[in-house]
Amino acid sequence: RDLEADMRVAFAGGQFALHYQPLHRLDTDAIAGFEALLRWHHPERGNVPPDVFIPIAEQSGLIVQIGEWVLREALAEAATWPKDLTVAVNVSAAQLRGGELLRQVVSALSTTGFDPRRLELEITETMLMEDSEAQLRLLHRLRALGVRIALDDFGTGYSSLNYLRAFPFDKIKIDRCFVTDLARNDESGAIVEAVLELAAKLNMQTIAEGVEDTEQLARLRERGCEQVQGYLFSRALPASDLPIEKISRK
Ligand code: G
Ligand code: G
Ligand code: MN
Ligand code: NA
Repeated sequence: RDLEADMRVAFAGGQFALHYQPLHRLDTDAIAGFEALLRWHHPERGNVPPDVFIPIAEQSGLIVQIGEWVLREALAEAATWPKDLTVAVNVSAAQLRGGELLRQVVSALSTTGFDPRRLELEITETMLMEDSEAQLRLLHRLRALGVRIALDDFGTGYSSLNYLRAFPFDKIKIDRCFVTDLARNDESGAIVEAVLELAAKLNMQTIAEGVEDTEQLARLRERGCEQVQGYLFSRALPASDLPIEKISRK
């Protein structure tokens, strides 16, 4: 059997789960929220990495249904967290196509009663390439609901700067490739610095992904990055393992 057939079975059979990775504020050192990351535990293959199954789900169109489940599941979970925590949800191009995403978000918000201002949708530059006029209109409508829009994997797609001009993103997620060698590579440092400056001027929040050591953290802190995410703090954890108790006691 192929992975696509297995994925249909998996989806119907509850083999998918969401894990959550904390997003840390650098000003107060508090957790600002969590990014929901999809996980698939296959009964025979074990854990199948999202890098493997998400492209297949996208090609087959199954990602539309899976994405709808992800939204509902993430919002239902986040509704149990302290009221100041946000949840970030990754969305795929296929959800944006045909306006499906708007319907899915409206539905998930109303089912869960979740505050739209606590929801961040993560989209990538590549998603905006297909039919950017229609995509941008849809993003504006989502934003009008109060939902925040983050530009994920920033710096790895095409014409990044053009998208920054075309759409007022709420947040820029600096891709981990720029963070990885931040301490050893002057070019990465210069790029991160320039992106942070640009984001500040455009009134966009910033988060750096893939922070794995204290040296990277120090560089990001001194350059004024607002939030960080990475294995230095935590991997993505099952909902039942989140440090929510500790957060609410702060
Ligand atoms: O969790 P991990 O770093 O392995 O995720 C790998 C890739 O899968 C990332 O690009 C991430 O954005 C994507 N991904 C994870 N969860 C979801 C999801 O729920 N929906 C979509 N569309 N992509 C996801
Ligand atoms: O593309 P996106 O940014 O949504 O993907 C996030 C991915 O990055 C997830 O698969 C997550 O597991 C992974 N990730 C998160 N923190 C780190 C980190 O510190 N190092 C590495 N190598 N990967 C990370
Ligand atoms: Mn992401
Ligand atoms: Na990313």
